[in-house]
Amino acid sequence: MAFIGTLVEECAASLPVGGDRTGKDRERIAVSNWDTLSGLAGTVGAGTIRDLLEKDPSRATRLVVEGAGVTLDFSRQRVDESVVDALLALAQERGVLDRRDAMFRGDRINVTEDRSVLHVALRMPKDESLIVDDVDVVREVHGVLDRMKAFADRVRSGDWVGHTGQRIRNVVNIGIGGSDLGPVMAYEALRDYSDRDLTLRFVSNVDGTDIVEALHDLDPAETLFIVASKTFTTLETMTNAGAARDWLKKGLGDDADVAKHFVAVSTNADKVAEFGIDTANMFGFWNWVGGRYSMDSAIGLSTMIAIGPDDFDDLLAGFHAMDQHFLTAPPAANLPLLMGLLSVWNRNFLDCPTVAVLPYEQYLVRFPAYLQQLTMESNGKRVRLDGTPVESETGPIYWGEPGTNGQHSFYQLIHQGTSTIPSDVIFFAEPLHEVGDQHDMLIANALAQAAVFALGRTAEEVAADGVPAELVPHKVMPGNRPCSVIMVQKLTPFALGSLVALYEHTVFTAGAIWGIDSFDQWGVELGKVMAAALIPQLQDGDAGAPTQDSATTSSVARYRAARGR
Ligand code: G6Q
Repeated sequence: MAFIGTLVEECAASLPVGGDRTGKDRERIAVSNWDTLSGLAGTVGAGTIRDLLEKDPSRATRLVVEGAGVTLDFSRQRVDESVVDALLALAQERGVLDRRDAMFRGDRINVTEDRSVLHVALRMPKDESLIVDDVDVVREVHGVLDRMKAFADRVRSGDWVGHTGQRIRNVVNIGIGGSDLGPVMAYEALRDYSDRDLTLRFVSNVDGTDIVEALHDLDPAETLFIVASKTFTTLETMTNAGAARDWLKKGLGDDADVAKHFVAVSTNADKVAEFGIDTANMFGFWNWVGGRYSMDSAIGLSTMIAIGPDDFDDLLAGFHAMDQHFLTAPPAANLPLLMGLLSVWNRNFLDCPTVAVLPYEQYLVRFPAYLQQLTMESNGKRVRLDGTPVESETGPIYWGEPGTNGQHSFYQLIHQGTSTIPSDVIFFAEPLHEVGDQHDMLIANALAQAAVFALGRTAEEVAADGVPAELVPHKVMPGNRPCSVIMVQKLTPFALGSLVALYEHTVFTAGAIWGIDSFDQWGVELGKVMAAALIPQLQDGDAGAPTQDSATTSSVARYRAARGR
């Protein structure tokens, strides 16, 4: 597969103003990479995956790439080499690899927050260095990692004790968004590697039910809270941290040394001290780590306590291996680049608004939820880096559940609904638990679904099965649902790291094509401000700002009445 196709955009502006354009000029204008892809959408994209596979069976072995232990089979995508070449040419034209290099260098590519984007530095080996603004960030990263390891070892060995001298048996991470979704996902994914003598819980929601249920059977004398908040100002986290402190004092007495039961992960030392946590027990990170890109920073402290420092190192090594693959693999064999480009093809040229993430691995139960934040908070944007409106659709909606459960639920809509929903089917070749032949059953289901997504079942095939004519339309499966099959040898910490980094860089690639800032999240701010203004209205009946909309005012009144206020 050639990297850059022969198609190079020729800007109309470079032609003589008002001058006569020759036929050749017109032809060159007409073949911008985006136009080429639009043309291919009407030919290859309008065809069927069934035809592609029938006419060219060897695509099943050609359209497969490997990197950092992950194998991507995209032979069931509605593409051929001409599409892939045009997508790679588009990546070249849009400067995706230059932007990748700028990220790895530490340039401030998060322009709206004027920040570097350096989650890749979180997993660089100790003997490497990366100087950004005269600071060796790798040295800083390993300084924190070393402190985390010493602390994790103390908790795991029983050396760290609480107020009464009892060892810690319960670890509760309090955080939300990027300070929760990664740790929860990683804990669930790596449960088989975790110390089963420790109970890990995660509290995120400001809904009091979350913390009540998390703590109801725990002994405060044996419980350690990790308050994980980059800013240490987040309403939900600070409220839950306060509730945890109250619970602890209620259980251990007002004079209890709560510092023995609280540590913090934050970039804000002042606020940590103000809360009453000893900053000696604070693990820092940096403003160049975005929340949704932080599970391998100190935000991963709960993960490290659960699985131990060595396995955490293995996780980091997996991230790093995929980073290196993204940085060095030739474009046509570059997994994240190709996956990002395929997502652009499906979104912009095949007009698919959503993507189903279907892990055939029970331990990845929270992986779709994790990816929802990673993909949708990153690429749910409507203006470009310079503030001008985007010219195409941007980030699709990601959703999903582990297979086979989803098969007995929403797969019906993927198979026979009116939208075309592409999917990522993910599985591990070796199971962590060999229970009879259940793993073969699991993988048979994954591959069967991928086949049905791609091929479907025609009316002729259904009729040939002897189905009565009136039922044939109900049993036809249109197929032609693009599907990537992602296989990894075994679910290890390394594999999880490489899988997460794969999606991080996939999101990066698509965002770079769209020219958006994948690293800010301004859209979540307004609701927070309004919620803060509404709290006193709900409690004290203050009528609110004169500009407040009538629907909100009326809802507030109904709520107050329902609460007898
Ligand atoms: C992620 C977002 C967001 C953030 C949470 C928690 O990229 O920035 O999800 O992680 O709002 O923020 P704090 O860690 O500051 O509490």
